Amino acid sequence: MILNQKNLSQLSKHLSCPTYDRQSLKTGIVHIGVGGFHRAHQAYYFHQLLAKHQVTDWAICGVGLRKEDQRMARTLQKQDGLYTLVVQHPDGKVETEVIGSIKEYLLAVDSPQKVIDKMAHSDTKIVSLTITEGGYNFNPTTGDFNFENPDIQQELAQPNTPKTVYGYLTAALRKRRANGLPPFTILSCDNIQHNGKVARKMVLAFAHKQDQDLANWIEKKVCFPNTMVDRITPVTTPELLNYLKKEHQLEDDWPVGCEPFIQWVIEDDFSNGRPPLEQLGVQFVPDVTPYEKMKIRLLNAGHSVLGIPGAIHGHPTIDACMKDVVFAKFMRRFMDEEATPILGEIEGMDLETYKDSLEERFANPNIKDSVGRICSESSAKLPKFLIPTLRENLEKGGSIKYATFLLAAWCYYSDKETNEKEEPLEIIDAQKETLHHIAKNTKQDWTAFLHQPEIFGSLAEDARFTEQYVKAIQSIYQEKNIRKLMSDLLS
Ligand code: CS2
Repeated sequence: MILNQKNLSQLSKHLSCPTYDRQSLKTGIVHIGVGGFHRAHQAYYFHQLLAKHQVTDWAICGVGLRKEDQRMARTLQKQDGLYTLVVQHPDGKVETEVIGSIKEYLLAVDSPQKVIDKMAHSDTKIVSLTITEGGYNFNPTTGDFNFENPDIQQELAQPNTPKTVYGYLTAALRKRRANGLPPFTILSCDNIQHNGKVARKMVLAFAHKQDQDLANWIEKKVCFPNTMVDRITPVTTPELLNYLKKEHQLEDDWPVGCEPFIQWVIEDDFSNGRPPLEQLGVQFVPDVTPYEKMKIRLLNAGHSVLGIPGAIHGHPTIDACMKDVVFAKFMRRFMDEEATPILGEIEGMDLETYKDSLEERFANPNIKDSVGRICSESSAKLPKFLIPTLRENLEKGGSIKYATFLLAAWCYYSDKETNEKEEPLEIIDAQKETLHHIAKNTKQDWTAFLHQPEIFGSLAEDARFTEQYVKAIQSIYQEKNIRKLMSDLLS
């Protein structure tokens, strides 16, 4: 049976399905960047809110700004916004639920004005974002807005035909202001430390260039709470579609699988009201800093520490890396000896327990989180997840050997087209060509890869770091056995 609104009552006989009246819901949230993560996390929370708490004004309107969002648009439009969430427990238990909180989906390239109008509608109270670490358009070293981006230049010149998230947000806020409506809250849900603060800085930089009055209004009125979001959500595989067909005779073109763990911590700072998410265990706190730092520096960095060498060695998934004792130990050593000393004490948090729980989550054999997903966009991730830890350890005289080895491994990964099992490496990164090109020079100049200041800043000038880096990279290129080198570092 095809998943759509018409078939819901039939489907609900053997599957958990939305029972609330979706038709009458108001869309209080416009979400930009509907991918697997948004559907496993935020949309799931909102589904519960609608299902269990008689809330009717917090349904979601999904928005895609990129041409690549076409497939999501067609799928959700075809399925009336419905999709299946499959929660995969480590012990094999599976919970399957049809989620109904995404009421509409708009693709900006189809109709930019519709997106602006939706965001400017009086029902819209929040615009939330998962536009990925790279989507914020700032220079990772200086932290400044990148005005060189041609799309940005174009929308600055023509404010009525926006292209990026900044053009859309300002166009909609301008319209609200003209109509005498309060602004929406801008809620960033990306893995960037101080994500709200970063979003605010970028929106204001753009707005100041475009329209001073509007920028002043945004500065005074728009809230940008910082948030920490967490749920491991692998890329959807054909096996998941087949599982739903076989187990539930359900045809869903794009279901989502995820782990049971879920967490959302938000600063309670909203411009125009907020949903009662505390009823679902969402934590509202005055300052999210300790939570986000802990998550980004341990979970996200830990993922990269497994994923990049894992890809080189030929481990297909994160749980396969965790089964390999050398990899599991290497990651824990990085967490214990390099990330934890930087984090220090975090009030109300037991870091040992947190790290133990990360090991369990990474080892979930039913998640099958591909190393390809983890390694994707490393050029945007590592400057936020791992390099700050390395830099702080250099300042404090702390250990840098695991993080340094990882950066050397990333260079090798960017250079090679196959892994150590001679299988092709599929690299997904907006900077893929540049990375590959620079990494190719490694054998002529062992530090060549480090001369990318937008990623590494001035790390190449630090003698202690470069000495260890050169040692690591020479051994990686010469030995061609990443696992053995990791094992050597452990002893
Ligand atoms: C991952 C994250 O993309 C990555 O490298 O570390 O997507 C991670 O799975 C999520 O942040 C978990 O909440």
